Amino acid sequence: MKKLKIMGVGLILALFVAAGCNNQNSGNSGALSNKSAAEKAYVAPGEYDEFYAFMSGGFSGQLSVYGLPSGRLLKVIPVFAQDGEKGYGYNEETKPMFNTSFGFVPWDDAHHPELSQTNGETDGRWIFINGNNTPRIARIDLTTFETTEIVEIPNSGGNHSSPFVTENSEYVVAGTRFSVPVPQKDVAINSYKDNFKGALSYIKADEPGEMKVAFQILVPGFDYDLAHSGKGKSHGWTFFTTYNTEESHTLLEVNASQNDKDFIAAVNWKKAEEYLAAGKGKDFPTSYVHNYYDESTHTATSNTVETVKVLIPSECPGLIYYLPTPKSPHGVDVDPTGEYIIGNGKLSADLTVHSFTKMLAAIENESYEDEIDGIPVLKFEDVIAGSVQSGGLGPLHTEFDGKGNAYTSFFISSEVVKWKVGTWEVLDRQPTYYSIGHLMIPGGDSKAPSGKYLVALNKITKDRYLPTGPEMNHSAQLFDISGDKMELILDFPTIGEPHYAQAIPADRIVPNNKKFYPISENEHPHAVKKDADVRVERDGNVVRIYMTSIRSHFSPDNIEGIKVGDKVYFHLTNLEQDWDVPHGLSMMGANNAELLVMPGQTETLLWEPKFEGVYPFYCTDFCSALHQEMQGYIRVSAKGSNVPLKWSLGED
Ligand code: K7E
Ligand code: CUA
Repeated sequence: MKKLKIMGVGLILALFVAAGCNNQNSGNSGALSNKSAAEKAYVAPGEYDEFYAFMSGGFSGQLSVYGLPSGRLLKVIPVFAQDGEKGYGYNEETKPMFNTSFGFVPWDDAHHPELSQTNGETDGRWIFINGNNTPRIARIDLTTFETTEIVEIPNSGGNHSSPFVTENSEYVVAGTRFSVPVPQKDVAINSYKDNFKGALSYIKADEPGEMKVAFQILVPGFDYDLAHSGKGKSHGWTFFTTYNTEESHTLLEVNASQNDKDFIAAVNWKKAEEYLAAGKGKDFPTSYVHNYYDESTHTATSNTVETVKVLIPSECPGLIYYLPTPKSPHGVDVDPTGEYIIGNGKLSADLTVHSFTKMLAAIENESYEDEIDGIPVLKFEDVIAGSVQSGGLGPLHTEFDGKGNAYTSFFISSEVVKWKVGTWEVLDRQPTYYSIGHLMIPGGDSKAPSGKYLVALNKITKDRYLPTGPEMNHSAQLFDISGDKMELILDFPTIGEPHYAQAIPADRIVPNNKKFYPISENEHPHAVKKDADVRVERDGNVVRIYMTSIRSHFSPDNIEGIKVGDKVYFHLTNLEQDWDVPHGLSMMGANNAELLVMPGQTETLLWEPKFEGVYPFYCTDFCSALHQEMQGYIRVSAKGSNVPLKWSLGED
């Protein structure tokens, strides 16, 4: 019996591999020499792209920003990983962004960028992204394109079904992909069924600086894979896919594929708010960290939260229902009207579409086929709206164009399939190169998609670009979807693994773009706003250098009286008040990265000199014709020496 099961897995594996190989042959024949395609992706030098696209960096932990349709890389925003390019996570101001209940964690696995919404439409205020490994959610401010907040998610393992927003960004959600003992404790792994639980978390998201877990729902120990919140008529609900409803803890590739159907969990979060108001939330002791970067002090601080409100489904009727859904569904997507809930059963060919209206009726009629830990399982026949006989294999994710069509990615058959919402008829299919994961249409999970472009986010690149050794960047492909047939117009490489991406019309962001930080509003405790205040102060072995930069010098640029064993803090304020004029600061031998200080900002570099001598520092960012001259020296004397502390600029 066991052998048979394993053979089954072998077959699935073979399919995965075969998909890659077959497509390879068609690699270059899929290329386009067609001039009109080139024109469609062409953005003339000096012109702006029509859309910003935000692509998750996957295991890079970051978020990259591209222009569409050009595919030009505009910026990599560091989020969950230290970034030497910008000093993020190396300078003293941003180090606290990586604080967690496990201490300093300077990396994560980012999967899903999610733009904030108002009335179900992307509004350009923020973008959120999840950290899967040490469960976290980050907020990026889209006036500055900087990470300004990171909150940890307690009672979770693998924050994958996250951070999908509700219609007005009331909440971002977080469902645990790996169930764990709640609260954590030392138990035998094979006691999984007794001790492991899932948590579906709702994080308050509409107030910058105030992100916190509003409540969690404690659910059976399944794997909660993806989510989407309802919109329009289904506003107030969130849908989470599950797999491993078998509750297995080993060889999941076999053991989690036994049940013919898993579930989509439908959560009524408005009801949850009522239960909380009625005092049904239990205070669970916990410990999770919230980090916030304040733009006036240019500094992040951390605080720890010690309790979380938990709702137990058996005590809260009407809070959550299970909708049976075939074949270990991966993505769950809600169409722009909010009526249809699409389950992408990754081990099947067909898509299962549930009807929100039918779901409400089934709840009304108590049309249940089972109940699990107090959660009613609705009858499959009573909630299903239809199924898309796609002809593809391995559906993962679906997005919408706002014109009544849906587009689903098929990993195994490596293609995008376009189908009609309501009739479920397949309208078009195009191959992708190769093995597509997510796909993305600007606004494609909102109420109002811009159905002009579709980006396929592919896992495997192989022969598409000049080879770069065993590892190739992952690859994105841009399709024009304005006509009846999808047309491939551009390939471009991506950074890390962009599981998901989102895009937004540029005009929802450009008018609010911050060009510099007003120096008058700089409230950094170590800022220096005028040359008279430049100084060096010693307190024991702690030395603080209050320094400024302006084209093209640092003040001071000669410092003496530093000693081996000192802890030297460079507090550098960039006095520029002009767009795109950062100054860098790097110190020879510092066990650290550079600083890259924006105009009007103050940042701090820690340097612990090890040896006597005279060491240079310099500006790393080419800021003017005299950028090379932007340098200085620090004299380091022996521990205990009596060389006096002295600093100067322009003195002999
Ligand atoms: Cu499908 Cu993490 Cu959304 Cu990868 S996930 S593809
Ligand atoms: Cu400042 Cu280069």
